[in-house]
Amino acid sequence: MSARLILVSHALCPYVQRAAIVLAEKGVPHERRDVDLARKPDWFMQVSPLGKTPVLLADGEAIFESAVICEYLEDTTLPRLHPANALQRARHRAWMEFGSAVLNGIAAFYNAADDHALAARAEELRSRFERLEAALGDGPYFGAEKFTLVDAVFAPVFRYFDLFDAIHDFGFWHGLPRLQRWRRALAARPSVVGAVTPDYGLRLAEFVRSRRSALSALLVQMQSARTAVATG
Ligand SMILES: N[C@@H](CCC(=O)N[C@@H](CS)C(=O)NCC(=O)O)C(=O)O
Repeated sequence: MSARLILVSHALCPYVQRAAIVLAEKGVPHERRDVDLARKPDWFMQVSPLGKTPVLLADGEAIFESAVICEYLEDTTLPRLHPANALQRARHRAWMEFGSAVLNGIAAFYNAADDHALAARAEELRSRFERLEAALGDGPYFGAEKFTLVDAVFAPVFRYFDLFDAIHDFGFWHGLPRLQRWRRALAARPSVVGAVTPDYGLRLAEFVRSRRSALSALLVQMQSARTAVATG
C-alpha cells in the first residue's frame, strides 16, 4: 500500500473505530481527520455521499461505508485479517453484518423514550448476545487465536457496555462466558485501546446524557448518587 490515506472520523463513531482498528492491526500509516457531524463542512459533504463517517481518502479518492473500507484495506495490505478459506470468510462477513445490526440495537437502546421501551430494547440486545455466544468457539477471539475483521467490528460494540454496565445491571452478560471472555480480550488489544482518545468515556457519557432518553435519566441518577457519595 503506497496510497496516502486519510481516515475522516468522528470521535464517538463505532464505524470509524472499525477502520481505525484495522489500520492499526495492519500497521498502515495514515492521518486521522475528525469532523463535527453537527456542523458538517462542505469538503466533507463533497466526499461523503450520505454525510456519514467514516470516509477513507486514498490518494484523494473517497471510499465510504466502514465494511467496504475494511475490505479495501484487506485487499491492499497485509497481514490478512480474513480467513483464507472462502466458506469461513463468508461466515465472517455475515457476522460483521450482524455487528451492524447490534449497533442499530444499541442506538435504539440509548434512545428508548421510557423504561418500558428501554427494557424491551435491552431484551433485544440480550437475545443478539445469546446468538453470538452460540457462534463463539474457545477464543480468545471470534475465530480462535487470530484477530480477524469480525473482532474489529465487535470491539467498538462492546466498548459501549463499559458505560451501560456502570449505569445499571441490565443482565446483558449473565450466563454468557464466551462472550465475556471475548469482550475482555478485545478490550485489552492495543489496536482497540488506541482507536479512541482517552476522553472517550466522558464524551460518550455526555452524548448519552444529551439524548434525553430513559437511559439518560438513569445516567443522571447514577452521576448524582456518585456526587453525593463523593461530597459526603
Ligand atoms: N453504514 C455506515 C454507517 C455510518 C454511520 O452511521 N455514521 C454515523 C456516525 S457513527 C454518521 O456519520 N452519522 C451522521 C449522520 O447520519 O448525519 C458505515 O458502516 O460506515
